[in-house]
Amino acid sequence: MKAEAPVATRCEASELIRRAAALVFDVDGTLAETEELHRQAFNHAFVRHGLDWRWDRAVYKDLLRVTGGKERMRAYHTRLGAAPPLSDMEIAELHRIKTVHYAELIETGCCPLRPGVVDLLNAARARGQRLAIATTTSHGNIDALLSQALGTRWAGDFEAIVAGDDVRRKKPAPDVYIETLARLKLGASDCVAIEDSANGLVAASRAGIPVLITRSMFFGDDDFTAAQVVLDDLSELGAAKQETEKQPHAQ
Ligand code: XBP
Ligand code: MG
Repeated sequence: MKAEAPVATRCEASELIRRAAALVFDVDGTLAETEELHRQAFNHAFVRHGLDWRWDRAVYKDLLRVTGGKERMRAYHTRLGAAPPLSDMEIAELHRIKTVHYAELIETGCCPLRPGVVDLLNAARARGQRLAIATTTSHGNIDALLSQALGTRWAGDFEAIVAGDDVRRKKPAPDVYIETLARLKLGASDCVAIEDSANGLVAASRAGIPVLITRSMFFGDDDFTAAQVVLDDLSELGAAKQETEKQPHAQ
């Protein structure tokens, strides 16, 4: 049973987005359905490292409750109870191999941005809204995805880009969102976070930021009760992209 926010009308969802001074985007699962490629990249790294681990979608869906690829591998190893524990160096090497392969998969162009993402980015820019990213993944992974999808100059459109290793604690801790607010010099209620998972919803909510959820491949049945809006994807904001008049907060 999916628990989720009261169904907002499309107009309410569009109004929540249009009123914000800044839109703060999660990456994996929100901008693109990247977790399936992360899963394949982890399995590639396990083979390359001579481990007989294989994460199918059911195992990966459960492991995704642990944010951070390195932390996820350590959590899996702990569950196996296999001795001896992998060293930090081995985990780091596995994650390096995985990250290289993930970028190779992304560069094939097989993982486009989700429906409505480009339209919303364009509409936000046309309205003078500020854009930011707050994610658990790495800067390298963000760059691989958005260079492929938006071109190599993509970062120029985002005033703040906060990744997992930029802060002490990963989601569901609020750290990446608190750091993003600090860099934007905005209050939490001036922004909207766009997320796909319960961990992301908790992280943004703990920072006091209203959340719009877009359901994604691995988190469709998460508890989204605390979200302001729950959509299947951002194309449901269709109305938002037609409104291009300048907002009062426009720069
Ligand atoms: C999702 C995550 C990341 C990715 C894997 O981040 O939790 O750990 O699953 O990327 P978000 P790394 O939804 O906050 O974008 O292996 O680089 O951690
Ligand atoms: Mg996500």
